[in-house]
This record gives sequence, structure tokens and C-alpha cells, in this order.
Amino acid sequence: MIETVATTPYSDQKPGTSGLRKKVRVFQQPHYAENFIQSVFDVVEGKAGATLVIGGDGRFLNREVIGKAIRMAAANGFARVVVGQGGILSTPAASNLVRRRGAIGGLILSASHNPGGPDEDFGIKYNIANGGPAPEAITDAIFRRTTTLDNYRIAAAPDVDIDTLGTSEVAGMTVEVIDPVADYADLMERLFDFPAIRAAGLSMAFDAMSAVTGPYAVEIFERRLGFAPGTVRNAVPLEDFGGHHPDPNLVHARALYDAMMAPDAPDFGAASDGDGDRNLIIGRGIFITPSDSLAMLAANAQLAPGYAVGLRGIARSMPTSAAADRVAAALGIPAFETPTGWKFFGNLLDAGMATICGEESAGTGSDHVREKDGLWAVLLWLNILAATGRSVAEIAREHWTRFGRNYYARHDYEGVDSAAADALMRDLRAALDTLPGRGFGALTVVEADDFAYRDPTDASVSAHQGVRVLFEGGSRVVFRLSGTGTSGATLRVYLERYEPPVGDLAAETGAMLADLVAAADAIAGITRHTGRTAPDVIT
Ligand code: G16
Repeated sequence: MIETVATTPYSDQKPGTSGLRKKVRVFQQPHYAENFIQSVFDVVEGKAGATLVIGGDGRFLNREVIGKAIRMAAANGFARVVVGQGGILSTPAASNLVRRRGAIGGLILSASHNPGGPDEDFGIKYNIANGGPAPEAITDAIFRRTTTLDNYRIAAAPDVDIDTLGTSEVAGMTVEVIDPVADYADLMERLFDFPAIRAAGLSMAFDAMSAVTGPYAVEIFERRLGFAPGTVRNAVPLEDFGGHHPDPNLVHARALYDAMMAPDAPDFGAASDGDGDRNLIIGRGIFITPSDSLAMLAANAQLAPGYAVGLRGIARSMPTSAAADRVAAALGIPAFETPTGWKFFGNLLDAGMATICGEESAGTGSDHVREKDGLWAVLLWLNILAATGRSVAEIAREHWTRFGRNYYARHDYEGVDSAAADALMRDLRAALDTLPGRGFGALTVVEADDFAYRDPTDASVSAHQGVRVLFEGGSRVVFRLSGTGTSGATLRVYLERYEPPVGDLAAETGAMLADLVAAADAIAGITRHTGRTAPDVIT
């Protein structure tokens, strides 16, 4: 039996950089999740006879919302739901499943790298038939729908068992519970040279951060690739990620970093985030920034069987360093600069214009799915190490000697008063025209703009995507507000300095960026607007 439940709209259901992310307590308000899911379903056309993929990163509220989503899918006319056992699907595995099953789309329940638990974060994201996050036209339509919704439909049936593999039925809809790991691990085995990685005898530490990649990493690294038992740390997904922040950066994966800087460090260290789409790459004694990792992976990708034919293009988000552009130029392929948000890569990948994409926010991926993919990045690194016999440090040094080095850091000011952050950005935008020609210490501004992107495949325009201040010699500061936070505003300041191959390639990053840090404050008045004298997180 289908129930139609009366509801009233919530005014705060506008999806951000990556779906709707809010505190768990917000999602626990009456009908809150149901309203958003119904709004998604109202926007999706062609539900009759269609398959929907549902899964999440296992965080607190995952099971409850999956239960509701399945019963609502049944009430909204879907023919079949494919759900990961226990409600588990990493974001890249969900993307793969949508594609492989010819599904109309997928609901991914995750707040990614944000912490989990009753007082922390939850999220719902809709992915379209190509397996990628819904583009802005669709998320805008979903938001519009949330503002007028007055009822939702749900099957009046008990929640289905999502822990037992197999099929069952809810109100005439088939529910298929699948092994969340198998298809994804098979895909990785097709893309990468598993026998070569196995034969290389590398040692590794992988931190799954008590999040979704644990079961995937154990299957792929320990079972299929023969890494020693215990290679995967924090391998069991927990609803609260063990109280940690499942963000694979140098702050939240500090233990891994320390282990990799020790004299007895393994050859390779890596971590992934809450939902498995981000990555952290550390060699013995050397951290590789996400921007450099993108460039180094692109430069060496042809060593992996899945990329042996070469790349068609490389895409990066605007705040990501320009290191990848230099690789694209050397390979004679196009480089694309998109706004922050993986959804902007989807059209380029679908059109065959780009093969590899990456972001400074620790996301790298390719056209094998339509999400960034943490384990994919780890495996491509392992494949490159195995094929070259080089260490991570050697690969990095050779890369910088050939292309030059883009020193890079991101400074985050978290939990800033939203009005103060908005005022900072407003003043900055108002001052853009006055900046060119001005000097800040030894730096001279050559150009300053508010980044706008025109998608080359459909001509859609996304404006106000961050303020760029470019200096003579290729250095740069970018300012933007995060679209993924759940309390106050997060100001992100991205700092980049280019050193050519003949320059200083082995300096300390902080020292190389010191004048840019000072310029950033002088230009944007960070302390004046926010009262902060130092960032909360440097990545
Ligand atoms: C999401 C998006 C990424 C984006 C990141 C940071 O990642 O998918 O494309 O780069 O947020 O966004 P912001 O700077 O607006 O916080 P994830 O891993 O959180 O899904």
C-alpha cells in the first residue's frame, strides 16, 4: 500500500558543492530527509521501469535513511533498487554500479570527509545516469521543488533486510542487495597491472580512517594484491568513524604521516575519506600534494594497462595548481579549468574530452567512473612504482626537474561568521579592478578576476566561482568560500608559486609561500574581517 504523507517545505534544502549536507539533527527533523528525497524523485523523469542505486558510507543515520529511500522509491514507481549490503557503497563504487546496471541514477548517502555521529554531519546526493553528481541545472530544479513540496509518497511496509544478499520485494518493486565490493574490485583489476604490483614486493600503509574504503581496501590490497595482513589500518567502517574526522589530509591523517616520515617507513602510504572518493599520497619521507599527484599520475598514466593508449585531456578545478597544465602541454593534449566540484568534470568525461581529472581537495579520478576515486589513485601510484622501479621521492624529483615545481598550500579558516565571510568576499570582488599593477612586497598583480566557467559541451555558464589574483611569474592566490561545510562559513585561501626547472626545487613549502600569505591578508583583509590571525587547517 502506498501512503501519501502531507508535509511542509523546508527553506534550507539547497544542495552545495556536493549534495545536501547538514547536521544529523537537521536531517532528524520530521520529514526532512523524505522531503528532499521526494524532491529528487519529482525531478527525475522516466522512473517507471527504471533501476535506482542506493548506498552510503555507513555513517550514523545511513541505515535509517536507506530504509526510507527504498520505501519511497517503491512508492514513486521505480522498478528496481540495487543497494549495497549493510547499506554500504563507496561513492566511486556507487558511480560504477549506476553505469554497469544502466540505472537511471543513484542516491548516495554521505557527508564525505565531514565527521559522523549523532552530533555531526549527514548528506544526500543524487547522481545521474552517467554515474556522476547531478549537474547544477538538476540540483537547482531539486531545490526549487523542495520549496513548494506539500506531500511525499512512501510504501507502508516494513523496512527490507539490507544485510542479506539477494532479492526481495516492496510494494511491487524489486530490491536487490549486492556485494558492494566485488564489481568495483573487478574494475580496478581491469585497469591496473595487478601481477606487476604483486611482483614488485612493495610495502604499504593504508589508512581507511574507519570509513567506507576498509572492506574495499582489504579485498584489493591484502587479498588480491598480496600486501601483508594489517596493511589496511582502521579497516572497519564505523558510524562515527571512531570519533575521528575522516578527511585524508596531513592534519586528520597525522598518524599515517608520522609513520611515513619515520626511518622504517614502508614504501608507500595512503588514506581515503568517509565515502572513498578522496585520497592522500605519501611516499617514504615525502608528502605529495593533491595537485602534484594529479600532474604526476597524468604524466605516467600510460604505464597502467587501462591508460596505455594515452590520455585525451586533463581537467582540474580552478583552485588546483597549474602543474597538470604543464603535463597536458607536454603531451600535446588539452587542459581544462573548471569550478570546484566534481560535477563539472562529468560533461568533459562524457564527451571524451578529458581522461584524467583532479582537484586540490584530494580528489583524483578518470573516465572509468564519474566520481573521484581514492583507491583508483592509490592503485595508479602503485602501478607506476611497480612499472618504473622508482620510489615516490624519485618520481617527484624527476617530475619537478622536467616540468618545474608548483609550490602549493591551502589555508582554511573554519567556522567563520557567515556575514563576515560574505563581507570579505564582497569587498574583494568590489576591489578587483583596482588590483592589477599593485605591488605586495616583491609581488606585482597582473590580473584579478571572479572566475566564471563556460562548459565547452553545453555552453552553460557558472559564475562567481572564486576570486583569482595572479602575480607576475605565475604565482597566484585564490579566495573562495567552501560549499561543503555545515556550520558557519569556511574561507579557503589557495596559494601557489611556480619555480621553473632551473629554480629551487627542494625548498620548504611554507618558506616559498610566505610572501603570498602576507599578500593574501593585505588583499583580502582576512584578519580585519574575521578576527583570525592564522588558519585552522593548512593542507
Ligand atoms: C566535494 C566535491 C569536490 C570539492 C570538495 C571541496 O568533495 O565533490 O569536488 O572539491 O567538495 O569543496 P568545498 O571547497 O566547496 O568545500 P567531497 O569529497 O566532500 O564530496
